[in-house]
Amino acid sequence: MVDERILEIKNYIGGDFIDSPRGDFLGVFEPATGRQFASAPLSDASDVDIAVEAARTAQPSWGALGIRERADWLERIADALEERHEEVASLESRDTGKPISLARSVDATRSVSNFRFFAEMLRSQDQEVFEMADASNFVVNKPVGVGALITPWNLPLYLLSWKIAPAIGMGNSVVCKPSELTPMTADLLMRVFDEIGLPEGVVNLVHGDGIGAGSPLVSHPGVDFVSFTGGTSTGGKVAASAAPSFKKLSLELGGKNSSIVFSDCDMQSAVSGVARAGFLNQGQVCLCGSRILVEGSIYGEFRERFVRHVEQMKVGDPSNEGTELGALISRDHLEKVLGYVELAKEEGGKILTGGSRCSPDGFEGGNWMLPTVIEGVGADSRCATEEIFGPLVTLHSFESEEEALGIANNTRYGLAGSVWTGDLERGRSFSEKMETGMVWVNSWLHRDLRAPFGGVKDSGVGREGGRWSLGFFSEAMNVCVKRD
Ligand code: TXE
Repeated sequence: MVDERILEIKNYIGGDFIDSPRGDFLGVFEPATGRQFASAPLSDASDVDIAVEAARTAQPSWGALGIRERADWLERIADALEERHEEVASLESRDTGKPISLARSVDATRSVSNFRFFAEMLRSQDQEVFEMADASNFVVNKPVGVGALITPWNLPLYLLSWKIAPAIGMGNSVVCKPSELTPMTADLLMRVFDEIGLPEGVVNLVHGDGIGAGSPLVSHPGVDFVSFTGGTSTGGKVAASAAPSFKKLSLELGGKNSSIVFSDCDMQSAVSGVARAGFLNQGQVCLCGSRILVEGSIYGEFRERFVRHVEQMKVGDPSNEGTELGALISRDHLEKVLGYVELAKEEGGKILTGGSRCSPDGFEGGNWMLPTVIEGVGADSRCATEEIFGPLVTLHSFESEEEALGIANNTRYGLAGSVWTGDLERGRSFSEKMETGMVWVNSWLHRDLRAPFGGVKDSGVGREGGRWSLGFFSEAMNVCVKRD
């Protein structure tokens, strides 16, 4: 079914909204209904060439601005986005299928904070000098040049703004390539840039898929750095094509994170906190806790309360204020996640709740699935170690800290995790032994933007966030001035 009002969005290059000359388009679909509601250019290497050229032309004068002038630009962007908070939230909810409450509280709010936070970070930068007896070493943080910013479909504007703000704040110009599944709020952001008069060519955007637009962008000789967030296998391709020209590279990839519940936890907050970690955004967040490890002595009680909590979660119309779970991003992704339900049965799993499609009234054409809790698969089974990226969690019990740590560390990923315990010292010391980039104790997704964000092993390379972003999006230079 094609909705009458098809929104046609365009590439944004050198300050102009333009179609791809070949006129190829890709359809944009509502995950909740399966209906097409927009179309975007299916760009290719020639569109990428024009965008990179525009970025190269703009970079010198943008990089020559004072850091405070660029901070002022980030502030203006934050103000303009804030004025459109509700429009951002409803468009993001429509494009991704996520509940409007989540699109408001996380996606729209964080996108504004990302620009405001980095404006403040830039203003607080002091001149770093290392003094010697007879010389001064001045640190100069110079722009890297032109960057490729490639983002996924789960948190479209949140992640795009997280990259654009520090990248242009440090004097670079960029070419963005949002996911072909969720291009809408990236287009809205370009319209904000255009309205406030951001100098042309500082931020450019090409729509399209990975092969047609993403890959030529990463390998383009005019691109100096790549900041990528997406799947681990794609991250490997991006790294391979960036390596020959030594492009600076930041990869934020997949995760298979553990939520570890000790017997001395506050049971109620652990049940609700672990459920939020497992099912936020329909489990489509790289930080989601999809493997739940519970100390044996409280396993039965936790399981019973957790399943009851999950069964009461409201699945349905994303535009409804009370909805807690919306639709999955695509039919293909829904089939992938349902495939893991079948695999879990083969791996000895027992479905405690969920495990099937559902179809809220009026949304029969969407990609819907019940939140699913499975026990009985081994901690080293495929279901318990591969990233599923959907509303499916597995329960496991453990008898000792050593056993819990062994299970938590036995995946190819190492992104995040959460630990629930009444003993904060134990929580911290246990967390430090986990092979991940981030752990929350008695919380989850409680974010200080100054903290390093990223993972180890197959979860990525590098960190973004706070000074780690400023460091990645700049080249540190040392000028040593010797005195007589
Ligand atoms: O990521 P992809 P998707 C994981 C999760 C999900 C899987 C795929 O497992 O199922 O990744 O999700 C562009 N060169 N995460 O499809 O395919 C692509 O067009 C350059 C975890 O979103 O990696 C899109 O813009 N670019 C992740 C972006 O890369 C290429 C969040 C991501 O696409 C490319 C989302 C190529 N060869 C998914 N191929 C997290 N860690 O947050 C594709 N792209």
